[in-house]
Amino acid sequence: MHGSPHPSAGRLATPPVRGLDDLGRTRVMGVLNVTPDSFSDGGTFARPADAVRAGRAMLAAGADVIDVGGESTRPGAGRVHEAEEHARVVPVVTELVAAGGVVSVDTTRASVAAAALDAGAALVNDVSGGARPELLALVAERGVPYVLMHARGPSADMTSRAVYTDVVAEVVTELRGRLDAVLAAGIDLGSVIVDPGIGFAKNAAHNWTLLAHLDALAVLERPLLVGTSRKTFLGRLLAGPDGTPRPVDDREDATQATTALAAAAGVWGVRVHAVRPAADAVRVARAWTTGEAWKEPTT
Ligand code: PMM
Repeated sequence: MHGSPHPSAGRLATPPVRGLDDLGRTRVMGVLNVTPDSFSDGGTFARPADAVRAGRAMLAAGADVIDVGGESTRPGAGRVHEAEEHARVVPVVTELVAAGGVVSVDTTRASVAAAALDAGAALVNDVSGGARPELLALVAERGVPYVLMHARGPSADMTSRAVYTDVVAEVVTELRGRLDAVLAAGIDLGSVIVDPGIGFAKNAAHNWTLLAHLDALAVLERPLLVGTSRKTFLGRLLAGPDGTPRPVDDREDATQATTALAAAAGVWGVRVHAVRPAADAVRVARAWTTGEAWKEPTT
């Protein structure tokens, strides 16, 4: 079709998110983990000052959102103390908001989310899948955008929950159930972004099946966020002849492939460690799907 294609052309419709502008393309969310032990090293900083420096670089590279987390979600990871999570996250949020960034807070704790929102964070990214009523109540009260990610329980034992008969149908049904709980807690439907939770209680085959059927999540009628960046399933796909998975710091090219494909499929956002190549990939995907060389509107 010639003329003016819909800005979010692709397989998935992208309903607006209350409180966030429509950028006319997939958003790039930069991963900023202020943790000594996240599963991948890129995007992971032990000290808040290093995280702030990296976050500023992400903004300069074109990050639309920076997702600041203070607790590792790596399979098998234990919990950090609340005060420690707070101390990791809040100074980084404050500095990046002051630098003009849109910041999301990746936490399952209401107290950490509240402090991050007070410091200027604009979104809450909840990898618990809405399991914490206090967090839902806070998001409802503040009226901020909320990422509802599919998970089947804490990271510590999520591998044992990676059992599905039909992963696509089950993830859709479980997300729908969690969405109902989120709405019952008073969160506005227009504030919710859903995420299939790649790698959370899912093995490599489950992840690929979900990515092949992202359009099935369209029945939830909410924008999609997808996080594939440097995850283990990419390492397994690209394993060497002896079966050794590709190491985490050598999964970046594959991540750009998943980023371009997810953007071409019409997802609302991609969560990535390397912002600059992802920002290029989403622009390429936009031009590819619309057949239009498109210039970013200047503000
Ligand atoms: N993945 C991780 C952490 N937080 N949040 C959302 N919404 N979606 C994800 O896929 C996701 C997430 C784990 O990856 P990391 O250790 O690189 O942050």
